[in-house]
Amino acid sequence: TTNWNRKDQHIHFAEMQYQSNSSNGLDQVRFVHQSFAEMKTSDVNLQTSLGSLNLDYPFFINAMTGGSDKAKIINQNLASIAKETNLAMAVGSVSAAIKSPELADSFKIVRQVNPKGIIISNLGAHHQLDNAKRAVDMLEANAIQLHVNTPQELVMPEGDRDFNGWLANIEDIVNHIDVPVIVKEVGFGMSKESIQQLLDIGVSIIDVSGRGGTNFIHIENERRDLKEFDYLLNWGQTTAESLLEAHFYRKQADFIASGGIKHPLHILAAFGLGAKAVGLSGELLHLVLTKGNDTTIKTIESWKQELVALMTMIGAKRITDVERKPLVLSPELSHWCHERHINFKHQ
Ligand code: FMN
Repeated sequence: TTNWNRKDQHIHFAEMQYQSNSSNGLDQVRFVHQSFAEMKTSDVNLQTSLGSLNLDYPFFINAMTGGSDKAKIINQNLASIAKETNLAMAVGSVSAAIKSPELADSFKIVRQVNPKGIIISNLGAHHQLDNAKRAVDMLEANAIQLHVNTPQELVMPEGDRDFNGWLANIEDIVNHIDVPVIVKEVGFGMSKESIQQLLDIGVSIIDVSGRGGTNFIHIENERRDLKEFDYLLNWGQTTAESLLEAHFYRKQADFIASGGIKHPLHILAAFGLGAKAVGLSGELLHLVLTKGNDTTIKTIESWKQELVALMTMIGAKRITDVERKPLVLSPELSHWCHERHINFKHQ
């Protein structure tokens, strides 16, 4: 497997390890059913914003791929789905294309297919400002994600081993780039300590990307001969736990939820915990690979309508209304809050 492109391996193992019953914790968030909605479905407005980035729909295609022939085809498919459904789309890390410009095509295809769409570039947080600018220019991107993925790098046989300087890089990029900067995890979730560190350096959009969907310790471990990190598969905070960690800070930054999002009730639960938008990777990859573009587009259009139905059911006209609706956390989640001194109050 060593001369097999890493990006192709990621796609292969992500799909091989895809599970329809994720445990991102969002099933442990229950809205209290109310009998009087006192609104109609056409009152629902699905628009949301992340800093200065306005989205017509509150969920989007999160970072996945680029950097190989196969990745180019997947990006082409995802971009045409994004165009048809008017969803924002992030690409996978463009790092490979900065090192080897002949790979840039596999990312640029996204802008070619969808000239007017909202496209988000992606780089690791160790990259400096000049690379971040290149990453934005490559796609004429509307925003950039900087991913933080220490566990993935450490389990990746050829991964980074020095994690100094990420915060300083992020701060420099936030201060000197003219598009919104999103700092994102890659499926291990975030803590209130890490969130505080990001707020301190001026970051105002954070994707907590929690455990419960695509698992990059599992993926990278499959690429190791001895598969020795098997005991680490449950590392990290679930998506629900991460949003609880973010709860105290939700007026100081816009939070994105991702990690194991499978259906509109997960999306609603994320809004209930304060998220302003939701990203999907593994589920959309699975849909595209197994069902094709047309069914994926139909599914996304259905999700929009289902989300409208669910918001009406709880009497929420706007995304930001959802977090004011009464909900109950499972014993496991309220234990997390207790141990972490998180004061999660729902009136
Ligand atoms: N996240 C990044 O920030 N950069 C990447 O390059 C990247 N590559 C990914 C490749 C694949 C095949 C998948 C499935 C995910 C990748 N991710 C990457 C992580 C996702 O953006 C997301 O944070 C994570 O998969 C959890 O969401 P999910 O459970 O919906 O997949």
